[in-house]
This record gives sequence, structure tokens and C-alpha cells, in this order.
Amino acid sequence: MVDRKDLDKDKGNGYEMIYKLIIIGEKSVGKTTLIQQFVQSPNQTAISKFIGFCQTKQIQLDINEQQFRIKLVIWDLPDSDQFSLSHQMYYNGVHGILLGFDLTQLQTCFNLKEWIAETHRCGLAEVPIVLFGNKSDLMEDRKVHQEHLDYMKLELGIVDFVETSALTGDNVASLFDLIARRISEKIDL
Ligand SMILES: Nc1nc2c(ncn2[C@@H]2O[C@H](COP(=O)(O)OP(=O)(O)OP(=O)(O)O)[C@@H](O)[C@H]2O)c(=O)[nH]1
Ligand SMILES: [Mg+2]
Repeated sequence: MVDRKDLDKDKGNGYEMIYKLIIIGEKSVGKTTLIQQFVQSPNQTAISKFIGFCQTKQIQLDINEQQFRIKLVIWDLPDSDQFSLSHQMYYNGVHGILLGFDLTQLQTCFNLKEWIAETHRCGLAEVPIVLFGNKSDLMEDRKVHQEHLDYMKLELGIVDFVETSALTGDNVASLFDLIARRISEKIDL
């Protein structure tokens, strides 16, 4: 759970907060590319090649007509085991989760439930999740259609869904804005 007292406040310049995000999903859905597109930097801070990499980016959010400066710390897990967040360092203190699949590979949707179950096993049941379908630029190869999406959202109990292209950048910033907004709502700023 997000605890407000853990968040660093700087009233002089609006609020300053740090949200830790993890990005999960099947292999090759575009998790790493999405983070790189968002932060516009190929340089990742490697914590360990077995544990993960993280990138940071500051965003501005307008909530209830107040400007909030939020630093996002985004964790990418390389070579993830199936459905395994495997290392405590990865999921400790997580404020938000991005769960992704590939719009051109229907099978990347089959295990979304397992990924959610894993987040619950790691104590993240109360943490906001936004689902994203990546590779929206590959329109002709699209295999995940509206009926699949409707079924998935119902089955997974997820309301928030964004279609992204990590290649063109389409909706990438909106995805990160949305998860930051959901976290902020949870904290009840
Ligand atoms: N056309 C297209 N290709 C993409 C997009 N996002 C990622 N890719 C490509 O998909 C491949 C896999 O992308 P990655 O970012 O490595 O995927 P990942 O989810 O990090 O994969 P793992 O780390 O192995 O789990 C790469 O060849 C990317 O260039 C996208 O939005 N559109
Ligand atoms: Mg990757």
C-alpha cells in the first residue's frame, strides 16, 4: 500500500513524489522498448543482470487543479521467469503495475491472469494495475480484437486499458500518466 508519509513533499514548488512502477508481461511484448521510448534514453541503470534495470522520468500531473511533480522509477525485469517477479528488490515498495501484452500475438494474453496472481503472491493485491496492448502500429498483423479485450477486462477485473506503440510512441506517455493518476487517487492527494 502507498503510505502518504513515505512520499517526499515539497510545498514550495508543488508536490514532489516518487512512484515505483514495475512492467510485466510475456517475453517480447515490448516492455523494454516501451520504457526506452518513454524516457527517451537507451541507458538503463543496471542493478544486476539477474535482478533488473531501472529508469526514471519526471512527469507533471494536474490533479484537482493542482500541479504535481512526480518522479517515476520504472523497473524492467530482464529474462523474467514465467510469472515470476523472482526478486524482492523488484516488487518491494511498488506503487503501480503495468501489465502488457502484444496486440499481434494472441498467446501473450493467455497468461495475464497468472501474472496478476503472481503480483498478489508478492503482496501487491492492492496496487493499481493498468493493462496495455502494445505494437498498435502493426495494424495489419493485429490478432487481439475488441471482443478479446472485452472478455479480458471482465475476466481480469481490470478497468484501465491503453493501446500503445513503443515503436512510434503512440499513447506511451498516456499510459504512464494513467498509472500515475491511479496511484495518486489511491493515495487520495
Ligand atoms: N512494431 C513494433 N515493434 C515493437 C514494439 N515494441 C517492441 N517492439 C519490438 O519487439 C521486440 C521485443 O521488444 P522488447 O522491448 O525487447 O520486449 P520485452 O517485453 O522487453 O521482451 P523480454 O525482455 O524478452 O521479456 C523488439 O524487436 C522490439 O523492437 C512496437 O510497439 N511496435
Ligand atoms: Mg525486456
